[in-house]
Amino acid sequence: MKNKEFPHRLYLVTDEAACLGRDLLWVVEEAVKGGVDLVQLREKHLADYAFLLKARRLKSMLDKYDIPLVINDNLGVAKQCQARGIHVGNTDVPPLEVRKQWPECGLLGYSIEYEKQLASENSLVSDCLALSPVFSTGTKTDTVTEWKLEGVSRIRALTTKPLIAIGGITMENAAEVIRAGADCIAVVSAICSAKDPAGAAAQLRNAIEKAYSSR
Ligand code: TZP
Ligand code: MG
Repeated sequence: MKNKEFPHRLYLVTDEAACLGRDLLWVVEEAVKGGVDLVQLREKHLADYAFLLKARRLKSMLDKYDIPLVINDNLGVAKQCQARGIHVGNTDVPPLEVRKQWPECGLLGYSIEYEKQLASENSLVSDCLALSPVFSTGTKTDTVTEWKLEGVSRIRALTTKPLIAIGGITMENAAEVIRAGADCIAVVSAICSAKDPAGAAAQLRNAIEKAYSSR
């Protein structure tokens, strides 16, 4: 099954600590030049105002390339910087609440950590679901279910929502994750920590497109 309404294939989730000391904006711009088509600003330690300033800087760069910005788990920042949308986890502000507080939200993502979340109202009102994590990863260690390829296929059979795969995805396994049923691959370290973020993004995008068009 292909998801034509969800056009994004390679999603960069930011983590400044993974950028090897390089400027985050530079890393993201290189990634976009290479083929990233959706960006999430994920800041777990910044105060709201610093988060907002960073989001505004990032958004004005991404606007030049017409690449949408998603804000991780901060509704105030998402609204104030006029992001395309927000991504929330299982323990963040629930999607039902996001819909009430931000009716204009254009892309609402929700992390699926437990299979029982799938049938919930929160999943139903979301625009896309992230299987988190597909493979265990050093980038985020407070995780519960490791979905693996089998989990991606199982969830694919249970929902028509666009599925984003995140966690431990690299050049080596991206194609098989797409073949298992994911519509989009989200990565942190495979791009942020690459010596050449543009080259890494280009290689990933190429592998994803090939796998996607052959399924
Ligand atoms: N959510 C689930 S896994 C993860 C997030 C933010 C981190 C993914 O990082 P990496 O480096 O692509 O494994
Ligand atoms: Mg959270």
